[in-house]
Amino acid sequence: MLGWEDMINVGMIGYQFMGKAHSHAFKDVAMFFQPRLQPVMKVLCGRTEDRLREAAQLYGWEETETDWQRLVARDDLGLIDIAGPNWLHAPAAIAAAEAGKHILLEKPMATSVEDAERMVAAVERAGVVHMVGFNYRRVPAVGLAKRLINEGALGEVRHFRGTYLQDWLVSPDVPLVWKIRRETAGSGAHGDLNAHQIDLARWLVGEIESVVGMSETFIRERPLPDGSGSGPVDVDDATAFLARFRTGALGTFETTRLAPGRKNYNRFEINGSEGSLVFNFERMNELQFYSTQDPAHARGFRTILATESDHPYISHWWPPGHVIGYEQTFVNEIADLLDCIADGKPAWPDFHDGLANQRVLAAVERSVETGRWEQVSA
Ligand code: SOE
Repeated sequence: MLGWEDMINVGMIGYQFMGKAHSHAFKDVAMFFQPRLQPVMKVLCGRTEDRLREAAQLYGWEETETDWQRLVARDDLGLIDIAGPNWLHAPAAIAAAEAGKHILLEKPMATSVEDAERMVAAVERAGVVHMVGFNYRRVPAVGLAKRLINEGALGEVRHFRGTYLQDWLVSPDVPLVWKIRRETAGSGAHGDLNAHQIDLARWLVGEIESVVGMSETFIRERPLPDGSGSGPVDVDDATAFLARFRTGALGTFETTRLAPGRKNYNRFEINGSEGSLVFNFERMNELQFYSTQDPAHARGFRTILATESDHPYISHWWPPGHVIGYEQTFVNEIADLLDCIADGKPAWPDFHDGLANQRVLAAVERSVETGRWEQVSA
């Protein structure tokens, strides 16, 4: 067999959107990356037996399990992928760490800073590899942005401007699914989407020192999923905040799931003393770049198609111009994770990044309550 000596048995919790994206990645990663560890899709875990069996068969998992605690305790599994609802992240990750399993955890890390701190302590004690699935770092065009910033192409970075807009909750008829309930999600658009923007900002610009925020829930009542009536919405539809980075750069962040026409409009613009970068996930293979170093008569935003072999991950995919999609970001992510496990190296972003992210999320929520600037705890 090409490219790998070992196998690692995987158990995954969750089979909805992220479970499907991760299943596709586990199936494709060997074909495109020949990781030093080949994943074996051993056990898929979920609550509803018939739908779980159907998903396992469709996605290619060998077995099913309806009890996540039994799953993480199995001694034949090396990697636990936690792709279920946010409320389950902490108990499942702590149990998996205590069972000595490496962990891939979907974002946001947790529903509270306290839980995230307990999760970090558990993986530190266990000495396992841990990654949080902020998959937008694995977009080649975003990796190119990181490279250009590191090369000094923007000069001194002064602004990060992040917007993450969707419209799947515009209709008041969307029922109170787990992503719209504090008990199961921890927050609404804030933890779902600002978490991604905060991760990108931390990676591309640096740590956030202080924030001031505002939130709104426009649709305050939604139908219950079982059709038995309706219930109150206790999470944000939209949260926006200002930020000061430790570098002195300024940040503006806005997220909503009620922006008609914005489907997955995950955009950032970074301005520096010598240039600007613009990324918009809805055109995910492109990065816009403006440089003050270009000759004055030729200065303007240029669109770089990030599909050349020396752009991150592209050499594993297709020839130039044969663009990639959302699902490839998870293949890229899992390829890196498998190599980190094989090499005994820390993965990135890891639970420390997840905890730092939760601390920013929490500072914004404090600010929404106090109406004042809040420091992000270190
Ligand atoms: C829903 O808002 C969602 O599925 C997010 O939870 C994902 O992280 C994002 O990649 C797509 O939109």
